[in-house]
Amino acid sequence: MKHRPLILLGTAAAGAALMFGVVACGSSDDEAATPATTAVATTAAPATTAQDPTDGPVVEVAMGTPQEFSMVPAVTEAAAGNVTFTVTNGGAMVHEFVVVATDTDAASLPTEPDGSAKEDGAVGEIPDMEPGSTTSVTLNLKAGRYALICNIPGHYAGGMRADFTVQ
Ligand SMILES: [Cu+2]
Repeated sequence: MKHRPLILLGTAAAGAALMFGVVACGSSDDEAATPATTAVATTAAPATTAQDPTDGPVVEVAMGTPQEFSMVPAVTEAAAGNVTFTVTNGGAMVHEFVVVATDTDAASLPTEPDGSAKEDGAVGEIPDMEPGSTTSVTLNLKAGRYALICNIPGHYAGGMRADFTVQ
């Protein structure tokens, strides 16, 4: 009884917690582990299903080749909407792929004191990619200018950046 008024005043996340709590309580006669797993999966699903990779262009991006700090998209523009970046790390080092909305050239992003780019306008990323790996990310992009960068310390300054335009 004491918990319910607090939970009902909360956010959507608290609402999910309430659902979880109810399910967990209701299943106390059975197995508590199964509803817990279901609740987590249900919460995570909308984030991934909102973007359908089948209804937009695929942009292949090569990182780590021909030089270690290269960032080379096969095309440099796409129509607004879902865009899937299929990124291959052809280098010998771990790289990452970050898409940043910007008003400037990719080479002129504001930087942190350590020389890495500020990621204020980041709209999506593929974190640490092992050498030889290929990973795709689908982003819903508005018209505008973007920078494709690897922001592992030293890599942006080393040349891992490319301009990309969405029309
Ligand atoms: Cu890199």
